Amino acid sequence: MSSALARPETVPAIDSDPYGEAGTVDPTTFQVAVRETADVVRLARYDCYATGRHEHVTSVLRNWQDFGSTHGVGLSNFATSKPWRQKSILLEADPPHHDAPHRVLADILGPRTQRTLREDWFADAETLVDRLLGRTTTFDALAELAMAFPLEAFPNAVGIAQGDRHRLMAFSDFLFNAFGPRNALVREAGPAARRHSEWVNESCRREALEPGGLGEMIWAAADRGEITAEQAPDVVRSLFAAGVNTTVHALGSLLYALANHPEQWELVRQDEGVRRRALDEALRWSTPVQSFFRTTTRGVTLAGTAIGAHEKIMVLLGAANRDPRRWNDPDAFDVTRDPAGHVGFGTGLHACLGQSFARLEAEALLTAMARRIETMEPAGDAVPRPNNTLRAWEHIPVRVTTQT
Ligand code: OVM
Repeated sequence: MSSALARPETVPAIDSDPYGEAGTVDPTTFQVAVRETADVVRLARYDCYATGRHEHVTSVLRNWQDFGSTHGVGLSNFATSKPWRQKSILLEADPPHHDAPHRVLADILGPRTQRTLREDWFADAETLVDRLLGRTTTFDALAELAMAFPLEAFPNAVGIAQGDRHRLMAFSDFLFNAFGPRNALVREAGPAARRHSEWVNESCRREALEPGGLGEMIWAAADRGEITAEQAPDVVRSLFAAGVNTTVHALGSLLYALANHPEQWELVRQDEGVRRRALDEALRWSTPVQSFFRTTTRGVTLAGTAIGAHEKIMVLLGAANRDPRRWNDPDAFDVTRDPAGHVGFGTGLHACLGQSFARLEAEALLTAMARRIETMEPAGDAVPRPNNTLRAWEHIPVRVTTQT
């Protein structure tokens, strides 16, 4: 080891708390503290490393060999503590175990499926917006648009039975809380989450899934021998875990940003190209999944800092997306910039497999909104929804003017 390397005791420690009441509502203070203190810092309260600079966030995420996911992508280290649920075979695995499920799901979520859904989703979004505006012009954009649309479109695509779908939000909300420590957010939701989790497991069985959906396609891949029959329900479960809540809060970020930047809404309204890019700029500007962790698989060097084996490192996606070393005017929400390179969907091997679904949902919704809505403005303060991992809104009150 070269003597130029920082040793763990010389890595700056910071005390700012991402999991306290303030941090779970607005992560900005924590983000800035991590990113502006050093390339790599230690979190004094949680006995782990953290990085928030774009360069190092991307290099960690692109190096699964050194920075593994097998021991969990939350704060707890599965080498020393038992996961609260059976591990995800995608999110919490690396090659070689990750290979087959990854290939199958990437294919099923690929362009072929996108093409079959596109028309339906544009029509669904139009119906939703028309019905809403027929009723009122002052509403909660989180409930009526950002949640209503994905909660209908995505379970339909997967083939999840009607009835208990509302449980998807609570289930996934808990999952994202559970990537953090056992604070009040986790303790209070725990008992209900176990029941939701049982419902999810039941719903991933072949018999429980409607024909013609993504769920059935996953089971068909097992019939072809591309994954095993034991793996099939686990792959389906990843859609339940990652497919709804994430897009709800991505669309929430987008609508919040647009309601608070009228000139940006005008650009979105006028230009189809802008509509396709707006979600990515919203994910950069207000990143729903704030952080994931990796665990070092061996002794590694990150930005000149020596880190031992089996250490947890918090990777701050939200901080990297506002890193002034990477972005001009990073705190400006600007739909005309090129947001490529943002890490709101992660990057590397574990980059979001559903990202084109998220983009399609946003494009469908914005297109439907642009047809009818002229102006949009806040109709009161937006109410944040605290979460250990998500930057999320509970309510986004807006007032719109419409054309008929
Ligand atoms: C999963 C999964 C994948 C991505 C995100 C996520 C809860 C879960 O495979 O279970 O968040």
